[in-house]
Amino acid sequence: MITRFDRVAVDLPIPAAPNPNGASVVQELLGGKFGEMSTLMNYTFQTMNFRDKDAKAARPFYDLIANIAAEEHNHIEAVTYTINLLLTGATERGTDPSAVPLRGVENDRNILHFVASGQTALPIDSMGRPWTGDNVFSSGNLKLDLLHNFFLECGARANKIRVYETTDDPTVRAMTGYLLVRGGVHVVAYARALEVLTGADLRPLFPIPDISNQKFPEAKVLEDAGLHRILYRNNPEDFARVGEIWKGPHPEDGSELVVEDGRPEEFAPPVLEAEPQLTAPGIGAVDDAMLAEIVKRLEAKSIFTTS
Ligand code: MN3
Repeated sequence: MITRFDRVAVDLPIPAAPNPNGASVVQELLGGKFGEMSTLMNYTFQTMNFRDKDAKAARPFYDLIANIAAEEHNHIEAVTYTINLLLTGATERGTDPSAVPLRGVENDRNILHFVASGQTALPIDSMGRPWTGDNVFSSGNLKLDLLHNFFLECGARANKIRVYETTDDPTVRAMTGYLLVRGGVHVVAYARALEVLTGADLRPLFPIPDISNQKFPEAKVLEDAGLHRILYRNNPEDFARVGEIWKGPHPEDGSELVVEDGRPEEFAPPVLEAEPQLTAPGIGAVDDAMLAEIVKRLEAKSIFTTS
């Protein structure tokens, strides 16, 4: 079961200007093959499908994957709010459709943001392809699933780095900086899990790709505060044994890995104003003349009468 809080894990600044094409690029981090929808669904299915999870040797791995799955929900929210903030203000606000309020977005890369949604995110990648269950790998073999998850998190890291490199927009940089750090925790977690399971030493592989989070100012500030060393234990009772894997030195800077009970720092989600030209949300948008017309029709049908 998931308990949901109306909070977001990143303090997202408001973009300096709307950037619909930037929003299309960021979609890769949401609905792409290596996006946050993929990490969430991979770990969720792998834990629901985990056989013999209460076996003494299996339980720490189950706890780790389940606990990471819970954090991935935060990451979907962070990416989605970033997309929504970049799309806000991209069209002309107003209630007159003949004023061509969507003229400005005709040539944007992803017109679905305006035609199929209320100028908001969709479960698609940067090229508009829908997210698919083909992105979920849940083989039932723990070593194979952990290897896959390590690869998935490294692939996700590569995508975040490249999206970061497309823009100097502060919202995109705050989000990717945060996710480089937290996704980095998950790369280390799956490497540690493989080390505990097999005795292999994966430390020489770090970092993949070959660039440190310290090169990204928005990630550096969080790592300097120690955020790359902490695994937040979503539920200390149910996921008690994550600390049997999340321990020892961090493979990049040697700092001590620590389990922290409770939720990460949290912020109020951004406020998304109405976009009346898209009737989003369309509450209170009915004008007086239309309302009078509806009343007249209802009266004619004798559904109700006014005295
Ligand atoms: Mn993630």
